[in-house]
Amino acid sequence: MPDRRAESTRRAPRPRGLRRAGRRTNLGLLALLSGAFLSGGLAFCTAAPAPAQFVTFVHGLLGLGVVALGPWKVVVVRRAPTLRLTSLVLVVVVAICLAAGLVEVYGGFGLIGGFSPIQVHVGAASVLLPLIGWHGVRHVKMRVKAVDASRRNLLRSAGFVLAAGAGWTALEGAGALVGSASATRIATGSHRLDVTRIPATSWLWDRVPALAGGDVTLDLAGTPWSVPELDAHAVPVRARLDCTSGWYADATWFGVPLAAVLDPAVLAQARSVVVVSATGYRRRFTVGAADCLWLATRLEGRPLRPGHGAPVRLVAPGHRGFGWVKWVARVELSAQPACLQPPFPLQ
Ligand code: HEM
Ligand code: HEM
Ligand SMILES: Nc1nc2c(c(=O)[nH]1)N[C@H]1C(S)=C(S)[C@@H](COP(=O)(O)O)O[C@H]1N2
Ligand SMILES: [Mo]
Repeated sequence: MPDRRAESTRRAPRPRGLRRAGRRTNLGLLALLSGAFLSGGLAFCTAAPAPAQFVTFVHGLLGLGVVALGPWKVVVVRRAPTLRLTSLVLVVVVAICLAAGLVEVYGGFGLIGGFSPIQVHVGAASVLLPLIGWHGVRHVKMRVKAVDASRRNLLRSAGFVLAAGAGWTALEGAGALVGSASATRIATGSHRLDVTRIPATSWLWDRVPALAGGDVTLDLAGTPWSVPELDAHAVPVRARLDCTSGWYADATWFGVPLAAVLDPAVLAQARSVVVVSATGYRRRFTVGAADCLWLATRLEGRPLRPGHGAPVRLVAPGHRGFGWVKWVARVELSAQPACLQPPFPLQ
């Protein structure tokens, strides 16, 4: 059997570095993509500036690392005996994912056909995951070898990290110079929106329920509370709503601290607080967080609008938007720890 690899290198001599393309290029891609999925997921959970800055920086670095390995991967692809359709789909989906990531960072928040760049980015990433799995399974002959951790190869990998870092710095610098949206994004990557312009946002496919405005009675750990009752106890709270779809808004909400409507003795017995929407959407918080969770009835002095959680929604500063449960129906005290919940809502 002819050695196709030798043949193709003979036909078209490549720059010295690119000739090494092969198994390690693929392993490198696997490592970068796994890291990108992990850091991307983490970026969606973090709200505090310092960890968010770190996670989004690492994520950008890994994403740009995929681009940096591009020339080597092209050599691998051109050398392959056959091209599979699924692998070509993979190329397209990676390109969409990368492009949407860059549009999100440098173009800012906007909706095209109802989707934000970050939704396209994460949508493409979700399609990418099974495709990469399939691609990997089709090429299982790949093995990690001891030589992969040799000093020379570690130095080569370090060189890649530096190249990706230089690329990241250059992009950030250029973005700041031309005054792109990247320069004013906050640590989580979100772009500022005026609170009057925030879109009514669902995590996945939750819909505005039919609620009878002020007639709703909430069940707060067994005690019924009417909306006017809650509203009468409301105090102003300045908070930042930071949605993972790529925007944030600072505003003054009016709400009752959860700790003020729950019996402290009963609260002390519980391990977590569950805030449940009329739609079934729910999020679990630590008991300690109850001081910093508000059941809000108004935004900037005006009653909430239906799309934004009327008559009562949770205001949860320090938590990403998906924690801000809308259309709150009840609050439950639970003996389960707060960490026992899916990292993201399921509806
Ligand atoms: C950016 C993500 C990736 C893209 C777009 C991509 C795309 C491709 C394409 C188009 C080929 C040509 C052969 C074919 O059509 O199947 C190929 C070959 C190959 N890929 Fe990937 N790939 C990616 C990541 C990976 C990863 C993570 C691995 C390792 C788990 C891998 C392992 C391989 C191997 C071993 C070959 C050589 C097949 C041969 O020569 O017979 N690839 N890749
Ligand atoms: C779990 C899925 C993913 C999530 C939740 C996610 C999330 C994010 C977020 C929040 C940003 C904005 C960060 C910022 O403003 O600096 C971003 C940017 C980016 N993402 Fe992802 N991502 C995911 C998967 C991926 C994958 C698989 C790749 C690589 C193919 C990737 C490549 C990028 C790139 C290149 C950027 C632009 C970074 C920059 O220039 O700073 N992401 N992503
Ligand atoms: N019941 C319910 N509450 C929810 C959601 C949802 O889908 N269902 N989406 C969350 C998400 S992802 C965000 S960003 C905020 C958006 O609030 P807004 O619609 O007022 O902008 O609500 C959160 N509360
Ligand atoms: Mo959100």
